[in-house]
Amino acid sequence: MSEVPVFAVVGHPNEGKSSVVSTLTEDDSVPISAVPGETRQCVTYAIKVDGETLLRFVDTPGFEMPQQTLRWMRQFSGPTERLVEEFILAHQDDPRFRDDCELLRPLAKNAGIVYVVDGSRPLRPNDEAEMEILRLTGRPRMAVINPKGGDTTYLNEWKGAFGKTFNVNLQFNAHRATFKERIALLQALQHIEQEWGGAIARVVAALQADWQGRLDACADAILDLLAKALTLLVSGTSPGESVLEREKQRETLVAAFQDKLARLEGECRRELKSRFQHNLFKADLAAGSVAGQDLFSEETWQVLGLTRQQLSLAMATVGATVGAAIDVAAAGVTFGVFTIGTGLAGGIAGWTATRPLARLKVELGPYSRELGGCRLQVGPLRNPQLMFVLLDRALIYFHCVSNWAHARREEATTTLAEGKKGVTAGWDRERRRLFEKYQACLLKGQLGKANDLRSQLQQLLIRAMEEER
Ligand SMILES: Nc1nc2c(ncn2[C@@H]2O[C@H](COP(=O)(O)OP(=O)(O)O)[C@@H](O)[C@H]2O)c(=O)[nH]1
Ligand SMILES: [Mg+2]
Repeated sequence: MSEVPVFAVVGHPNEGKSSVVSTLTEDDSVPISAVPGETRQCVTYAIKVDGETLLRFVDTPGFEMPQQTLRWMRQFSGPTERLVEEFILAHQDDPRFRDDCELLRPLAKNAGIVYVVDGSRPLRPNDEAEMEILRLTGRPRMAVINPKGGDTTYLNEWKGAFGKTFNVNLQFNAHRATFKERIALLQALQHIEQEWGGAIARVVAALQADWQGRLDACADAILDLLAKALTLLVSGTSPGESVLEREKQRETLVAAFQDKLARLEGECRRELKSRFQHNLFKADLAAGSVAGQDLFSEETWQVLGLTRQQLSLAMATVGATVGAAIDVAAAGVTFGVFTIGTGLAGGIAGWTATRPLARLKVELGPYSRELGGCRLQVGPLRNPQLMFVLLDRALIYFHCVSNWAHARREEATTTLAEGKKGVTAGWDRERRRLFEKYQACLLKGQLGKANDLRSQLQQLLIRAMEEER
């Protein structure tokens, strides 16, 4: 027996064998198909931690001729340990038994068995035959009920049928399973063969430690996002002083700011996604998804619990400073929530307070011209609400990607029920204060102080990540 335990994932075609392998090994390259019988070869996939293989699962074709296979096996009079090998020798040249020979091959090499059935359909005679074949092989085995589509009508019927053949069975939805459910499956595997118990217990411990490491890294990535996003600013000089020119410049700068912020968010999401070994996972642009919505769209604010009144208040802060009325509906959502300072006057000032530069020298190659213009600055984001929106969005993304089963190949949509607030709205004062302090330090350029807060903030974020949603 090899040191790394190997399990062949077997069953009827199209019941979710490849899905189980994909989710257990966090490998989204495992081919999954709605067309039965597409897997024709055994392919081995591994659970690895830090590059070290800890456990192997073999994805196999489905049974094709279970009744005939069983008939032959029942008539076999040799020793049990020769049964599988002799069956393969007797049938490997018969194309009708091609898949059956292929799926039994790992069992001849001492693999354990994970038998996958779709628990949303009733039992058929072929299932009885398959289970009996697996019993005759004498290999350690466990049954996994994958209720495709979540239907559990026939669950008890299946559990009853497993009784005589499998001493361990477990419900595992291959397209919905979370980390905890994956661990539960591996722990159940410990009990099917004493010899493997220690090795599998070590795998479970390594995966749990690895999971904690992922949470650490994700919290770090989110804090990095805040540090970059909350100090982000773009500035530029409008070529002239006319309202039209300034308006144009304002639009350009706001667009550039939004673009940079979106990039920072994208960077953070890519980091989170890679921590959970996802390559195909796509939630970024999902329609109706909060996490996918443009950060500056009105919906995001509403969904994350900021009422129009709060929005007006945020606006008022900016408005009061500049002593100008800003149209909440038009400017509030996209614009007024961050401060627009004049490069020259410094401090907080709104667009309307921007003073034209009396004379600005612009170098144009060999020419030098003096132009009138306005220096404009967008950012940094001073409103704590925006920081909490960023946090909510990052946490929503985290919860989605960390719980996304690798067998699931459709695009993710993370929608919050209407009126539901982001998680940070439910945080106590102390937690929110600490983040506000972090923001204040960043804004004042007190980076040492901001860094001193990080380990505390990281713990708070990890707690939020571990909370069930
Ligand atoms: N909704 C849902 N679909 C599933 C689940 N498991 C498998 N499927 C679908 O069933 C089909 C067959 O799955 P696959 O894993 O390739 O089965 P295999 O032929 O036994 O390897 C695919 O279209 C899968 O998307 C599940 O848990 N939930
Ligand atoms: Mg398959």
